[in-house]
Amino acid sequence: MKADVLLGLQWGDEGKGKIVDVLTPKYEVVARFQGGPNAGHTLEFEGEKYVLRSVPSGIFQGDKVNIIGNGVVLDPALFKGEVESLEKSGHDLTKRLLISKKAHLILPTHRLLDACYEKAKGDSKIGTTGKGIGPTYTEKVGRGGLRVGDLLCGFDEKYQQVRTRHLDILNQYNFDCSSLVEVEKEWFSGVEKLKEFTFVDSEYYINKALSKNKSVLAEGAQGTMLDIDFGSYPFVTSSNTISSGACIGLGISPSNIGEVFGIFKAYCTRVGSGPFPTELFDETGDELRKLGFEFGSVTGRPRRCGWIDLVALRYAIMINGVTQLIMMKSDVLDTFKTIKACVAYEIDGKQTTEFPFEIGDNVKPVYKELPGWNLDMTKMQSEEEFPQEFIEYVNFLEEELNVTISIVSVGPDRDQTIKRQ
Ligand code: 2SA
Ligand code: MG
Repeated sequence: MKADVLLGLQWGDEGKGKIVDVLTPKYEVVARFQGGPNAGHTLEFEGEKYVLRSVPSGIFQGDKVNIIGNGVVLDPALFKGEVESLEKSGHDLTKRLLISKKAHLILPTHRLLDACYEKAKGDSKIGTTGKGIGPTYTEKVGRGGLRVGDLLCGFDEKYQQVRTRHLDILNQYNFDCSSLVEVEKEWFSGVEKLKEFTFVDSEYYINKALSKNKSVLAEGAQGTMLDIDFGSYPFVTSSNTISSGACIGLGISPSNIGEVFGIFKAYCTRVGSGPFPTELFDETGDELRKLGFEFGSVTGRPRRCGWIDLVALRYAIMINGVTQLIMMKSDVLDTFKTIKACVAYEIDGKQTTEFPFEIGDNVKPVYKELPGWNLDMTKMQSEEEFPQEFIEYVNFLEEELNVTISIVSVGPDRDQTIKRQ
């Protein structure tokens, strides 16, 4: 059996949580392979709304094994909060969630360093989620990080060493660390919660599962355009959010990757700083934000909104080797008279369909306009009910992107998901 991968093709918030939840009935194992509590996967069903940060989205289906892979960075304090709120709503996780010993720990001082570096960057700040993601991955690559497995032996001494090193840096910046002791209390109480879970060599677990023909879904976080290598650097996150990230973040060989499900929104959003060629600053942008309820699930920040960008999307499809596309939030476009899609960029008078190294103010989107459908699609159950204009929009996208759109979402609920034949 091969592992399938599900990931976002834009700047995050494509609606991955909902789709993993829709797809999980087919899978026996669901594993997160990168990112950390900078993710906020929203799932809605039976009138309840849940936001998952570090816990894989398969957790709501009793019989799945969920894995936090080695490529993830984990904050015990936030993890504890997440687990407790799930427990409150009747979901017992301890038997269904395994955690890689090799996953790196986000320490309280990593969070301070995140804030400190952002402050030092001034106007050129990244606009991070403030969860300590960058400093934790930096430390992993710099070979100074602490891992979940370290909690099992001699942790306090290792912790103190790293803490001292971090405080030296923070002091150089004159950064206010007065909250540290309080935060550490919460963090260590999170560690106790974390220890209730089973720590595993998840690479063995997953490969054994595959060789026993068990189905595995690798769940990505953030989006391709936030990938550390291929995203709009430096305005990116610090992990590989792309399909090959699933190989690294779970220990799966490239030859063991099966389907790659690429999720995109029928339009485009982004939070934080960085280039966004199709961003709209007018009422249409406000309308998309309002209708799509585009506010960050982690930080609550209003998301920047714009038309779909097919230059970026084609690039993302290429990098990921997407085999099936999933289009989210089509219903948000239900009331627009015309819909625009960016088919190329014009840079200093020349058109290109390739994603450039640098995106400055000189990059102008070239749009194709399509007629809107002006019909409420949220109650539709099958593609037979689709209005003609919507069918044309889907056909146009498939032609431009050269991959089948196999699922269309017409609302936030599990039931508002239409599989195409
Ligand atoms: P960080 O905190 O170091 O990862 O921030 C670096 C940049 O990455 C952006 N970023 C995100 N943008 C959109 N969505 C994110 N998470 C989603 C959510 C979850 C998802 O909030 O719902 O879709 O997986 C996310 N995480 C990081 C951030 O704004 C900075 O621009
Ligand atoms: Mg999200």
